[in-house]
Amino acid sequence: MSKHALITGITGQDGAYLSQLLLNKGYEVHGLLARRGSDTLWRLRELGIEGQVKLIDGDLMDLSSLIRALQVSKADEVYNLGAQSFVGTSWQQPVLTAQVDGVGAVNVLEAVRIVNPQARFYQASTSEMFGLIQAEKQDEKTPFYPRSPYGVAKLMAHWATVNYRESHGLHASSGILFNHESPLRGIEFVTRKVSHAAASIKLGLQKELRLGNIDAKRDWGFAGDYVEAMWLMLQQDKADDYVIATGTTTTVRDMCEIAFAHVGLKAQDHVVVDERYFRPAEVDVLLGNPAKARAELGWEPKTSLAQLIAMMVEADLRRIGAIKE
Ligand code: NAP
Ligand code: G4F
Repeated sequence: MSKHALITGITGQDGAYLSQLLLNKGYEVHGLLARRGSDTLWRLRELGIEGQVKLIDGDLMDLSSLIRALQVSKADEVYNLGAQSFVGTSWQQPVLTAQVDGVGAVNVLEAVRIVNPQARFYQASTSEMFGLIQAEKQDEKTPFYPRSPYGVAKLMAHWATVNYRESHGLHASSGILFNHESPLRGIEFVTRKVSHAAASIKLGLQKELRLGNIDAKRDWGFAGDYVEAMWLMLQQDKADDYVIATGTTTTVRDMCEIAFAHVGLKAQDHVVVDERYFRPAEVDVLLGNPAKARAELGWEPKTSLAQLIAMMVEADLRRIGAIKE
């Protein structure tokens, strides 16, 4: 008998890669579809799995729709990936971010507790919770200090996950994932903004790239590698929390150089720093220590930053080239 999974945020970057991984493992994959925009299925289509997942209408802010999704999917594993995930927007929409990212996670936990407390639960926690970092390398024991409404909302969801594990005995795990990117990344995030601009400039469609704080440092990995860690967490006998990261950190400035060099250009000739993209409070540097995940899950990142950025620039060259023809 195949296992059943329910994924909130199935139309997002991670939802698409996780669906692909679970389908390859023989799961019946169900996804919560919030129907909030046009063509939200493009990522599933790009991976060629649009017709293989079963979509259930629902929203993280609507507990009754989550209860129904749990009942319809008969899920053994629930992955809560749905979120307002763009940090910049969280200052413009702090209440929505708190409701979707914070209360939304509690709604999913409640649905699991009510419908099937035996189901295993994964919460998409984030390195944004470390914010103003309290240790040079962040691990599961590093104190949190969120710097954005997004980080604050995610911290609520993280502690709710721990609390449901401790008070209701749910198999509820929290993956504290550092930034992970891919050709399916939303265009508002910096790596994709850069890969798209490098490709556009190379193809003569754009001249400059306007960015904010290019001195910020991030620990960037490949989303395809990171969804494997999510699955591994739910295969453990005991639920727990894990940091998932590469253990190296790079400035936005250097990441730009990698992307532009891939198309034979120099980033410094095209990047313009624009204060409009600065944030009210910045997370200057993130650097994760994935030692626990390596030891207990046997998880390792497989893709280097250079390979990741090359993959993203190539995908954007292909997409933009196809539109141009
Ligand atoms: P993403 O591409 O922005 O996807 C977010 C998903 O959430 C989309 O499917 C979106 O649906 C859905 N969603 C938004 N509001 C919803 C609502 N009210 N009800 C139901 N679904 C809703 O994000 P991602 O990069 O895949 O990240 C997945 C999760 O991991 C997120 O929770 C994110 O905060 C967290 N995370 C990401 C990273 C990273 O570097 N990528 C790192 C740490 C943690 P639409 O398609 O309709 O917009
Ligand atoms: O790509 P970003 O927008 O990602 P950020 O803020 O680190 O958040 C992402 O990673 C988190 C994990 O740590 C996730 F939880 C979250 O959901 C999301 O996936 O920005 C990265 C850095 C920031 O320091 C930002 O200030 O790049 C800097 N940056 C500089 N110029 C820019 C820009 N970011 C964006 N988006 N756009 C710019 O023009």
